[in-house]
Amino acid sequence: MEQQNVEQKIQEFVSIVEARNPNEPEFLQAVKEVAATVIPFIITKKEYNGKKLLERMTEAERIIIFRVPWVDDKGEIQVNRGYRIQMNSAIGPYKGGIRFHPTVNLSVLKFLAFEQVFKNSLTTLPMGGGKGGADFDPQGKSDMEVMRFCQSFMTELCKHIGPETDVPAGDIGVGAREVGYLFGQYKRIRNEFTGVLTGKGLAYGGSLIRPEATGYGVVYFCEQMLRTIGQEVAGKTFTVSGFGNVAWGVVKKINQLGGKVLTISGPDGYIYDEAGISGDKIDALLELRASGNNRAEDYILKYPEAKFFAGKRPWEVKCDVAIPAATQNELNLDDAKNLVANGVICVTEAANMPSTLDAINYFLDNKILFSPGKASNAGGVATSGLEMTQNSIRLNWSSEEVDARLKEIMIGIHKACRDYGKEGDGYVNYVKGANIAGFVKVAEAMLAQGVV
Ligand code: 2IT
Repeated sequence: MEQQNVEQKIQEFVSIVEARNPNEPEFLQAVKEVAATVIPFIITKKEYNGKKLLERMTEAERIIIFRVPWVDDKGEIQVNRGYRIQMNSAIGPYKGGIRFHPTVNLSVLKFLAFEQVFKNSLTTLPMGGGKGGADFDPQGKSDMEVMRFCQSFMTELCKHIGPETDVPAGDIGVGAREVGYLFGQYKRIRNEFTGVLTGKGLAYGGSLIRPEATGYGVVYFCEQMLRTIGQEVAGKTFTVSGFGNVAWGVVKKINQLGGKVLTISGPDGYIYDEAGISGDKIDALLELRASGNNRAEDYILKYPEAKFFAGKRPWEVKCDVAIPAATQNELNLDDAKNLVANGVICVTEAANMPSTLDAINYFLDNKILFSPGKASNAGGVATSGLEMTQNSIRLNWSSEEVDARLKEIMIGIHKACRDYGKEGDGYVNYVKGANIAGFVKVAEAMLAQGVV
């Protein structure tokens, strides 16, 4: 088909999704990125023609929206909105995290659920895609307030999930503490001890390496990308954003492999530590997070030789590799231009959709090694899949075993992206590779299951 007709087909498809999902910019952004690479592929595949696969994939199988009332420490009644998006179950039970953050809305969770479908498919494990959350802000809340909120949230959610139906986990604002409270309430109401959530504590069915897994997986993926151009992590400089669970795992693994981390960041600005964020400074990230006030600047209190840049993002710092590990749309076209002008060779996304569409296109046009989060951060959910396996067989694997499986999965995802993303000149378009490789497995399962 002529290039012009292909573009027209993409545009037609995007217009329909846009009309059906007004005021959902994040969801539309995620759909556009997939449509641009998957529609040209569908056109070449006779067996996919006319099956409305992408039309079906962009419509959630089910969306649950519910009231979450709770009582704060002052005795006042608070009301939040809870969600679970059950996006696609063609290849396994819905699987994906829960996010508690004031920016949570339907658009954000639908983009995350949509990405999760492709990501989970890429892991090769039998997991469908879902996502959930609430517009609850854990910042400044007491432990008991968080517990009461989680209990109220699960009182409704427990009617819609289960180990064979939908298995949530953590995401921004939901860590081990929240997963514990959610699990406790599920078990109490349903009277079932099952692997209904992942990211659990080790005492009650959690997996070793799950806390580190997303970050470790990102760096394993980055290592594979660098090797395609004969380079290694060792000796490279890295800029990282965020200081949460994902950034922490990223920083830890970069250090293990001999790279140097120059930055981390928070909503308040970024930290530049010329000496490198290594050793006990890595644990300081955990303390920053545990402090609950969400300020990167507090790093300076402990390490006064580092510099803090208020209201700025780390993408103005010269580095070999950039790893956005904070949140969606944290790296825009200007940031991409800065990075490229400063000689970046690789951008490995650790957050979900951290780069805007024009930033992604800029990296691709400049032939930078660029991987989308759905490929490079899939180690988190992959290890959740390994946690589900351990729960099902009622055994716990050693750290070495889980880590080895994680690494193998990341190498496999990298290979799948390469196979589907390699272009004529040898450049690997990981966006195209991830989208098509992720799409194919879900599409095959949907075709086999009929019009559902
Ligand atoms: O974005 C993600 O992949 C996650 N928040 C992890 C999901 C999971 O089920 O472990």
